[in-house]
Amino acid sequence: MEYYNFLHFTINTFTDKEWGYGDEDPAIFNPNDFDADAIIETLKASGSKGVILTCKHHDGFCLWPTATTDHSIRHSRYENGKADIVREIAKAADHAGLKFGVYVSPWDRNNRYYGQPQYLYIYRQQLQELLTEYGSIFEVWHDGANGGDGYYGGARENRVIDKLHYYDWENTWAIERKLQPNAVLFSDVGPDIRWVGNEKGVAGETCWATYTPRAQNGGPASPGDVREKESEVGTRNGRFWMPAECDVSIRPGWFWHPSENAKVKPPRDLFAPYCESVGRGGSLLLNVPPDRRGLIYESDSQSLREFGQLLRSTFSHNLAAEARIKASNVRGQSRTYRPENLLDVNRRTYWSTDDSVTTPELIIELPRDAKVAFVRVRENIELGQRIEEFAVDVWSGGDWKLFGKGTSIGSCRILRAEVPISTIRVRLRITKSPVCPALSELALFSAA
Ligand code: FUL
Ligand code: CA
Repeated sequence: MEYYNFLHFTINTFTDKEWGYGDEDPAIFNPNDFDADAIIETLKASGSKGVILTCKHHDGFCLWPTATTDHSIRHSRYENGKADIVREIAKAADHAGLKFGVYVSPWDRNNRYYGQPQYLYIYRQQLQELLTEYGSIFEVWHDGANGGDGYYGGARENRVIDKLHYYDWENTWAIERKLQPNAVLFSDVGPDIRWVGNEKGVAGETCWATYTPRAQNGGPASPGDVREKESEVGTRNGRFWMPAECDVSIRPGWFWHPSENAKVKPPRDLFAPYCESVGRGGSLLLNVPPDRRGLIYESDSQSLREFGQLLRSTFSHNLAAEARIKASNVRGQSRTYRPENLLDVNRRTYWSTDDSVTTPELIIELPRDAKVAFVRVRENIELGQRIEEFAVDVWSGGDWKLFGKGTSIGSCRILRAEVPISTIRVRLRITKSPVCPALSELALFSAA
């Protein structure tokens, strides 16, 4: 999916808080100009492929008319409690061709049963509603923030849960799997994709899709208890295929605050994390918080649109598309593995070498001199993540000059030059790989 969005929107939008305590009056949720189509249109203009809505954040307020609690949109002033924000966003996304996903906080600071077995039943009911009544769901997002102080039906106390056992994750995930077999399940420990370990939208410079999560104490990990530094890098030859998802907000906070209206990240500050998330084999989950009107605030909207333009103008013209390409080795000298497969915009066709050749090179001759600013490579991840080190050189002044080096590749790796280099010839060297490479794309781009 590469790039998609988060929408953090709830009671907090109206209380100016990041974490609601759970004692808020549901009546105050009242986004008078809420327009799901307008929100989705802006996200789409930024190049997004999907959207994940905070259907319930830690404060427990449900944006849909759930049967599990009164702490929901049914008791808000918005449209006299008749509205369903989840449905409107899901519909608008579907209309615009964006996928829809749900964030459902496991922690619930409103619910009186939180911490007891009864709450797990309620949480699963909520998941059941969201995963059966809103069409196809592409991702279910499980937050690692779990337990602490809250309102808890008036108890106003601190409730600490056993992160490893309380949610009985294996069985909770099994329910989700059954209801939405195509949904990707997210948490600090997957099971399908993992949190990258920071909220900066940036993967490790080396980032393996394989990962063996470990708890802080080295024991079994769970959502909220993982070694974050290890999540950034993953685990070479780890136990699970669990690529990284890199979340970050367009603003300092996850929710909309008037005081942050002047702190919206400009397009270049979205483009940099894009290159360090998508460009390191992860995906970018960019949060955009709707404001109190129920719209995307003007500065956020402008930045998103310009970010979309920047992505399109940078990555739509592949300088190598009409190049000649020659490899030092082709597997069995077969057309099936020829290097031209790197230029056909098809992730399943690939260049490979004989088993004994693990450090091959290839040279691309461009039709004319071009300024290269970005080099993008992709492995055919159906065959795993093979390459451990590679380098790219450009021909300049009668000699090869190093353009850049990388380690892990995976589904996508982007190398970026500080200063674009004018050249007619580019060389890729695979310098370390345990087996023959299976590379599906090599693309070159100028700066926008
Ligand atoms: C965190 C939460 O505590 C934040 O409020 C936000 O939802 C972020 C995406 O995840 O763990
Ligand atoms: Ca290909």
